[in-house]
Amino acid sequence: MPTALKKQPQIAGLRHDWTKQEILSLLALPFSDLLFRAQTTHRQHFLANEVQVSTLLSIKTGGCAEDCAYCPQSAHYATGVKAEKLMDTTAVLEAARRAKASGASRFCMGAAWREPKARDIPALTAMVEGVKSLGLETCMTLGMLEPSQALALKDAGLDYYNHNIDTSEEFYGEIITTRTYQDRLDTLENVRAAGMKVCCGGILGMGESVDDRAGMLLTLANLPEHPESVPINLLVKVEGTKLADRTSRITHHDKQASKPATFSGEASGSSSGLGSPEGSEQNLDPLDFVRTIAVARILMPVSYVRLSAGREDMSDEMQALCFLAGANSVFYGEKLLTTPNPAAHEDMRLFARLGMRVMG
Ligand code: SAM
Ligand code: DTB
Ligand code: SF4
Repeated sequence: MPTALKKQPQIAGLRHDWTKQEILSLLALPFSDLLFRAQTTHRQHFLANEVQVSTLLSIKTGGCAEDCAYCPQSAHYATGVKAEKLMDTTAVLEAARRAKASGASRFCMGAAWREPKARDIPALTAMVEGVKSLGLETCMTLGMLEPSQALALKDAGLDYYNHNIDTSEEFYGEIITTRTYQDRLDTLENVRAAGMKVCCGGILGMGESVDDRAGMLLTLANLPEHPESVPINLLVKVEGTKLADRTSRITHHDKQASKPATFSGEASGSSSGLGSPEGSEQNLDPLDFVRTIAVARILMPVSYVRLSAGREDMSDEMQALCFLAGANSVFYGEKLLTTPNPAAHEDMRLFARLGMRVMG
């Protein structure tokens, strides 16, 4: 079975009419049944032992006007991240060359903006053209896009646009107040209309309930076309952000029916409501992270599901379970945007231990 994606409408059996209840039922399956189903789905569309790798570069760091509760780059929080100007194209291309030399196939350029300004577009299109000419796939994440901006980037050769919905519509307002869920969906529509591929996912461990995780997956899976790439991030807790300390939890969701969950590597009981012991620590059970990956794989069978931020806090065994659950992409290289990621040689060692091959 080829790993290259055909145009989605030609693939029989892709559904866009999932219900919340169906997704909750999948999330609640016995773990082995869920992983078996996800792995079976994965093998129908992908070579099971291949992983796609993308390298990130922050082309414009810090000082962002948005108040995303998780983000070290928001100007609303004192996190020690210095606000910088948009990088020079030459420096971006040098980083892209290094990424290619170390084995990345896609180069993702991220900017801490609410949206790009008209004056930034010429520099951004020059970066896209330059990176593309190195033989890399191109991806950008720049915040909200107007239709004309999306078209300009597409014309320059931008392959993917990353724009995450982050969580469920219901929980969104607890995490971000400076824009709406609909703003996110509008940009995704503009990106699609311009003919680019969509990279869209979210973050787990922000205090969301299982219902919120199901809601996020529901939105993704019921988009008119599934995002070609679905990044599932584990919250990287950065000091100074609103979500740095799990004791400063968002309270409104703190009720029995939909308990919040933040990540802890400790072996505490699951807080997910998925068979967790009553009154257990309200930490995100790593196995519930794996479950979410598995359900993303089942709902969006031909999408690349990316095990994204947070791998520094994951054991090799947890990452192996994520691959078994259908994850087939990672961010590769020692830095995400501002926070650390496993070094390339560590990932290569992990892939070798698992008999996995990096996609060319
Ligand atoms: N400003 C643009 C935007 O928000 O779309 C692009 C950059 S933004 C940093 C890209 C994504 O990174 C966010 O949507 C979020 O999902 C993820 N992210 C940011 N901070 C994170 C953190 N501390 N832990 C996990 N994911 C994070
Ligand atoms: C995504 O879903 N995760 C990446 C990428 N898309 C742009 C970003 C993760 C950022 C983690 C925090 C940081 O390094 O600043
Ligand atoms: Fe800005 Fe993006 Fe960070 Fe939100 S996630 S504060 S929009 S850089």
